[in-house]
Amino acid sequence: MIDPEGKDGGASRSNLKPMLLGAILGSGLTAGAFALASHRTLGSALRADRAPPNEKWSLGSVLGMAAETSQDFFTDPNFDFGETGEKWSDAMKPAASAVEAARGMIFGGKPDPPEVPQVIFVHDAVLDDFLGETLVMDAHAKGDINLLGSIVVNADSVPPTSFELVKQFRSAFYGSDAPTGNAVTLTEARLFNPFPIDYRRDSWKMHNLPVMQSIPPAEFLPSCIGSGDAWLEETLEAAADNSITLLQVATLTNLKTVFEKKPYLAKKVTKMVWMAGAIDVAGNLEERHWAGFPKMTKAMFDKWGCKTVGEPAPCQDPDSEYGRGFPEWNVWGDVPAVDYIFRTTDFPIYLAPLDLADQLPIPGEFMKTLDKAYTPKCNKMIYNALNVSYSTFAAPQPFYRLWDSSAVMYGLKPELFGEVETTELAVGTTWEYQGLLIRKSEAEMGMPPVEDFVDACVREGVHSPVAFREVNIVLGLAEPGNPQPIFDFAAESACAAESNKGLSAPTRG
Ligand SMILES: [Ca+2]
Repeated sequence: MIDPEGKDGGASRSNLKPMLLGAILGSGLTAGAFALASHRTLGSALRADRAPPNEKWSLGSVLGMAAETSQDFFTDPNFDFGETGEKWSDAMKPAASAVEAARGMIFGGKPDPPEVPQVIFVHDAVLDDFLGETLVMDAHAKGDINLLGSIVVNADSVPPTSFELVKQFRSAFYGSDAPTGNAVTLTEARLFNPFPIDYRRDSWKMHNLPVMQSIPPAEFLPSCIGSGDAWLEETLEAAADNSITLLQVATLTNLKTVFEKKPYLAKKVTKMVWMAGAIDVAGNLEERHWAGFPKMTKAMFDKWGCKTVGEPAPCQDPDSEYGRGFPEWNVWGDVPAVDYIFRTTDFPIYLAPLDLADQLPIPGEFMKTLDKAYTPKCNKMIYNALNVSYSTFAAPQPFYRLWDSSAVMYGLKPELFGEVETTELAVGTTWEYQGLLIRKSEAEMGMPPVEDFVDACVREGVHSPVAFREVNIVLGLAEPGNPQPIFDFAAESACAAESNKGLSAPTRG
């Protein structure tokens, strides 16, 4: 394909129209020829099994899109290539992705994902998310990924400190020699169940630490925070099919917002790694916030046929205050969004649940590893910001785990992790089971039965009563019982030795 910022960007203006005409006609003719030659294949490819439920695409609409683009170009008297050739690339992108989609529909396959993952990091901006930010910036600096940008969800943090912290980490990492990419945005999407304010204010506390206050403001980022939804839509529109990796360590709220508007954009995603859920362990809602959270009761324990706690695995202790709640916060925060994504998308999901994070405690060996990681090569601002924040907020709390950063690390280095269970999951939508992730095999055994956990009032006449969806659950470490290689990877990134080395601006994928 044509690279507007690369070697073809220097094409002279007089050459551009004929070149573009050739490209569009060529693309259209190629797709048309495929359509004629593969009429029968096309028919079957267009059947529902190829298209996600909400998708209204057809080869006709795809080719129409390409034609419309070229028409704009040839009929709009104000159409201008500008100095940078941006218009040219704008005109080409829909045509190119239309042809790609047409090929996909005819031949049934997805294009190969890019060699360097094109990453969007979606998080809610508190403590562990900033080890995540450092991990993705460090991986970007090493050339392992292309970080397109971060989207902050207004969930487990409070604005403006949430996105100000992201800007400070960018500033500390890049210094004044800052790249123009690596967007920082805030989604307008609203959660269904808000996080408790005593969790959220931690971003305010972190922002007020002297170690954070000493970081100079990120002059290179716009003072107004951009719309995470508009940015995501625009970025996905411009991306090739099967090209975007979502590292999602917040609720799925922002994805529902964008995919509801443009369901076809889900095709741009090659995979999503999501920190969420509690599979065979208790969730993390706390009864001190509210005793009414969905939880295992004695009646359920008996109805499920539980023999004892953990036998079978989903049987939580109905007598324990802390061990019987079902949901994990990134699910509970927006259960309708989980249900929507499960029903309407088919990109691979890698779930990093509490079952995994439980094996990665912060107090103890992780803190020791982080303490020892400092060398003169480290970026002192980043290293100190993380070390002081973890020492202040996490180290004194025995329950603290590498929650969100475990998902980020899985996304970057899956070889550090072990057992992955591929299974079909649904999410509970009735009030008493809201947010419980349920394996199909468990539902078939009545743990719980489908009619108990699917909200029929919501679903009647809208969707099928239950949607199980294939999910890959990351359950273990590469070496069972030994989290040290993961701690080492985290600590090496926290040192941020690759930062501020005169990096060139990251490119938009
Ligand atoms: Ca988070």
